[in-house]
Amino acid sequence: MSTEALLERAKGLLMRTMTFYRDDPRTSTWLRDRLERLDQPLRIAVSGRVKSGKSTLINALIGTDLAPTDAEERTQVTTFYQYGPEPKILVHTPHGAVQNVPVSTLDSATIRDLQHWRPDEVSRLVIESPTPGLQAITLIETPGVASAAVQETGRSALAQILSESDAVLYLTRYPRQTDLQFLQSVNELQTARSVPINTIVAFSRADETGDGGADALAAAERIADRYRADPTLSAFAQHFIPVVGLLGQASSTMTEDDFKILAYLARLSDTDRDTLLLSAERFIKAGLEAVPSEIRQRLLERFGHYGIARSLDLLRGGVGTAQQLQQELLEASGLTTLQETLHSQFVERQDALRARSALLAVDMVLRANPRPGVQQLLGEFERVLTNAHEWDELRALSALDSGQIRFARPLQAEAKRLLGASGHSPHARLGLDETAMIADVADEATATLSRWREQAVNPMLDRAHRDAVRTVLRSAERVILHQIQNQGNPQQAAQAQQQARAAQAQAQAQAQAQAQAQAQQAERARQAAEAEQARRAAEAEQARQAAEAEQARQAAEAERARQAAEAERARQAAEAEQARRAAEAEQARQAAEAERARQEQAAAQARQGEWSTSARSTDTPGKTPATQFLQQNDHPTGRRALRDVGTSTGRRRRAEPEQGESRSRSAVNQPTGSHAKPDPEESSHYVDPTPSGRHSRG
Ligand SMILES: Nc1nc2c(ncn2[C@@H]2O[C@H](COP(=O)(O)OP(=O)(O)OP(=O)(O)O)[C@@H](O)[C@H]2O)c(=O)[nH]1
Ligand SMILES: [Mg+2]
Repeated sequence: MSTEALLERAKGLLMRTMTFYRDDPRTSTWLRDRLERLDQPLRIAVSGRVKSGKSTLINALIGTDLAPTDAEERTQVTTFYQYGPEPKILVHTPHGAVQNVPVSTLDSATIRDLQHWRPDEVSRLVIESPTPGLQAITLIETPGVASAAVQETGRSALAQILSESDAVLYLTRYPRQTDLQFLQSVNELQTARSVPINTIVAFSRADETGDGGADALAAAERIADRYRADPTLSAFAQHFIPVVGLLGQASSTMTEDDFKILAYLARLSDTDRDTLLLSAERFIKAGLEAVPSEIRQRLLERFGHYGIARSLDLLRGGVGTAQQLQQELLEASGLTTLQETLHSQFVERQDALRARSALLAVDMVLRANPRPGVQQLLGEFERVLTNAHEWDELRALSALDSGQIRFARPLQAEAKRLLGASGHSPHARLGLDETAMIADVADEATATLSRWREQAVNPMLDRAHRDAVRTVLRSAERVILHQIQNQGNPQQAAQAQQQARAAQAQAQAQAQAQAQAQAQQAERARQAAEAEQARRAAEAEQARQAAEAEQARQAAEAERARQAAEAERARQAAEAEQARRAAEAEQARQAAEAERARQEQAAAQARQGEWSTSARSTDTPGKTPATQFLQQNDHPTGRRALRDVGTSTGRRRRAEPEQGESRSRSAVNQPTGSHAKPDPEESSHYVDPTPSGRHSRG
């Protein structure tokens, strides 16, 4: 049975159930609603704990800032984001009334206000938006799993929403007991036990893993690996994907202005950029006139620290356009991987998932409100549930993911691929490139089939493994069948060839574009190297000039010192000359003085000579001329003077030893008689105490 056939059977069963409940308007309405939904986009419940980043991730997935995001608890009311040609808000009350809130445009502030209502006043909000991202899927944000809203209304409301969803995207920053309980409760729904509901677990806010640095996403990936290998968790979910919703949202809604600001920041010097990225506070408050603080704050709120650091790294690594940066950031945020997984696991399987939802609705009504005659419906229900190959594939995949079934390494990966884990096209199931030719696909399918036929008769396998091998084998046969059907239909075969050629041309164009991009990147790198070389040369020139200037400065200083030394030498020479002249002058002065003294002495001698002559002529031996004069004049004064002379001579005699002995002795011992002839040498030292003596000397 193909998935379309499966969906048709489930649909038929649902319609037949409706006929049994025609008299029950409530059940009829509910069932009709389920029937209508089979033609609507796939419904994915986005669930998780409070503040796990559900609204942010919804915005990232649809590429619009529609869901209100906040640091405080906000999403109290289950909110549907679905496609509609015009913006529309429908408010559902718990009593079934639906009110249309007229809006011309949708903005998150209006939605935020409505989400603030209590769950007993508003049971759900339906936001319709002409957003292209909502054309294939409807996203349903549930209140936080352990939030006040869920505590208040009981878990049944949450279970109700989940039962209306075709798949679950569950967000957790790291799985805790509440998360496990939730995932378990999803699996305990009757139909889910037989057909596991498709659940993808996103490790949200992965940029905050560990120390929240550049390696945060890699660390989150390692944790995800551990969870993938954990049988408890993988029993409830098949895929674990780390994701930075905030960066996903920012990059999917990135503007040209954002790009310009990021490019400007990337061009800052290494030091300035590193300083800026040290902390959120530095990023906002650092002095950077070109990008005002408020703009930086807004950028940080939108991209987060991780997002900005990654953007700057990418821009410095050669990313040159806004589109390139957007692609790289979507990749770095994990959003690309998440979208690919959502696509391969949910969108490509949507018929099987819808069929499962239809069967679940039938199951719920039949069990909640059994009526006579519905037995045959139950029988039909069981047959659809157990015979569809799609369910077998889902079950086998789940068992492989949880580790309940484990084949040898290469077979393990091949089994998953054949069961549709990487996509449902024959190429994807066989692990071939989309451009592979039909003949190659056929060859590979045949080889694969024979490999698994060998496994089917492997006596070492237990029953569970043999069942899984049968399912894988059946999937491989369906690939071959698909090939034969295509070959049998020349038109389809030609179409397939044409598609392959188109795909090949596209791949060539892509390769060319890639080569061009690489060449551009190389050119950019060359230019950067050139610029770096020029910068270094300029730096070297600057250093050379500085060294020259320093040399000149030192030479000037040495010259100044030399001149100063010379001036000092000249000053000292002048001083010496001056001293020499002064000494000469002194010498001359002394010589002149000596000459004068000599002349005076000569004059004195001459006078002495005269005086001796006259003394000899009076012939008064033993008497000085003064004595003689006094005696001659018999003058009283003369007598007194004579006494005084005797006294003073006596005094002089006592005082003499303290002075020049020989000189005094010669003077004192000099006989005063006329026969004592004065020594001309001593005369200059001789002091005549008499007034006449003084006079005579004058
Ligand atoms: N760093 C970082 N912050 C995030 C990320 N995703 C969301 N946030 C922030 O986490 C806070 C809550 O985000 P929401 O998307 O409103 O979370 P929610 O799960 O919808 O919250 P409720 O609906 O109230 O339970 C906001 O401040 C977001 O900016 C992320 O990937 N990284
Ligand atoms: Mg929210």
